Amino acid sequence: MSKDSIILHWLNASRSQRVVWLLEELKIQYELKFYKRNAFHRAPKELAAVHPLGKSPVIEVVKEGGEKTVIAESGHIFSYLLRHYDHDNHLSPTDPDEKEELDYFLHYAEGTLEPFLVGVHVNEIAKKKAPFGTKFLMGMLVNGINQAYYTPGVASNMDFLEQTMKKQHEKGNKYFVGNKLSAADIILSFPVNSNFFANKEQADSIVGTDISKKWPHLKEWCEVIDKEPLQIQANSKVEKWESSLSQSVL
Ligand SMILES: N[C@@H](CCC(=O)N[C@@H](CS)C(=O)NCC(=O)O)C(=O)O
Repeated sequence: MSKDSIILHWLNASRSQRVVWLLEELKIQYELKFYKRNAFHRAPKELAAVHPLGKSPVIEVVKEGGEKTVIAESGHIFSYLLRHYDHDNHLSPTDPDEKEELDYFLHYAEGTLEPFLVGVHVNEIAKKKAPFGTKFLMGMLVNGINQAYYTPGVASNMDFLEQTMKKQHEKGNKYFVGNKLSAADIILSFPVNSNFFANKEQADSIVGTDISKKWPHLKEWCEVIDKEPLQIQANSKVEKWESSLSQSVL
């Protein structure tokens, strides 16, 4: 086991949870620093002291000699941790084509898929927060934007992932890359599972259909990763830590 240790700056209800799962899989020593979203669902200003953009996840890598490196951006955090700590290729394939696929998904999750989901999410907030008397107009406006841009974007990405997973299932594989769990499944767990399939009612209404019937291979994959032991462990560790902290710390 490496002597380095990692500090993960974790924000509630955020993408940072999948980094906890990654750290558990890689068996790296880590410490969590908790940050709680404010009333506007934004990160508290303390996160900006770690990295100027004030977003989560962000990690600090503390080397054996004490020097620290700050790494931000999920895909970068994933590739850094894999490069430095996945010595036995537990989460990264050895086959060159599969390595490229993994690399693709590490970029794709935040670079292409997530912006569509964030757009839909922001529009949902806009509808809820519209001042009294403007809700109807706001609803028309954001539904129009969703129909023209975000919903087709979400749907074409889910179609793409469904086809990828269908091909994997036809080969007898349960995961996105090769025949075992990889970091691709972990990075995709947030947009595909936590954001979309785990919010089925909202997702059904956004795309106007039953998402489990439209994308059955993705649904099956969500069921597989929901049972991953170290994801379950990561979630329950965070729940315990959260409940043991006082509100003023969190
Ligand atoms: N592309 C970045 C996105 C980071 C990001 O937007 N994080 C959200 C949490 S899911 C955040 O910090 N939001 C709080 C805010 O913007 O104030 C990544 O993957 O790390």
